[in-house]
Amino acid sequence: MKRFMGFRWLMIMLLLGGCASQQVTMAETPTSPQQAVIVSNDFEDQKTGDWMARGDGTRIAISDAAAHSGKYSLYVSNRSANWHGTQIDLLKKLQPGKKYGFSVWVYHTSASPKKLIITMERIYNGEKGWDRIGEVMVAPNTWVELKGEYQVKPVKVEELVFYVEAENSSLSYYVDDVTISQVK
Ligand SMILES: [Ca+2]
Repeated sequence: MKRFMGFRWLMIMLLLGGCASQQVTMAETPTSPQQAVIVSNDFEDQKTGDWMARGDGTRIAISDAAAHSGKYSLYVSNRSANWHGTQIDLLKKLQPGKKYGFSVWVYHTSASPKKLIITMERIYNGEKGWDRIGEVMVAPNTWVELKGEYQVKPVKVEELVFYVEAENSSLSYYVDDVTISQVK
């Protein structure tokens, strides 16, 4: 009888030990916080995706004539005003009060340096406006990063359209490696 009890205790101890080791294996390793990427476009799928032409007559197309990454970029041509370019609707992707980082690589083959600009067209509490996020002078035949940060106002937001424009109203240019991410 005593020997039987001893065996039973041994079984219970083994069972508890098994449970304890299982718990250790199941414990989750904490994950490091990551920047949330909202938009990421390298145009290697040869699709314009959510990008649209901005302004009457403006054309956008996938091109293999120049690329910052891979083989393809987005070519913006046939512009006739400085605000003409390419744009993306971010109303459903960005949140009021949150801050975002924007990075766009740009390129042109014009004879002299040209200024490229990124802007947010927005409507806050019924008021339309255009907020400049970043600008950069781009030398001919050189890929340059155009970047900046932008906080969406913590108000009623009815429009958020992000676009790439150029100071020169007839400049054609290439866009590649667009990244929009939430800033922590
Ligand atoms: Ca590319």
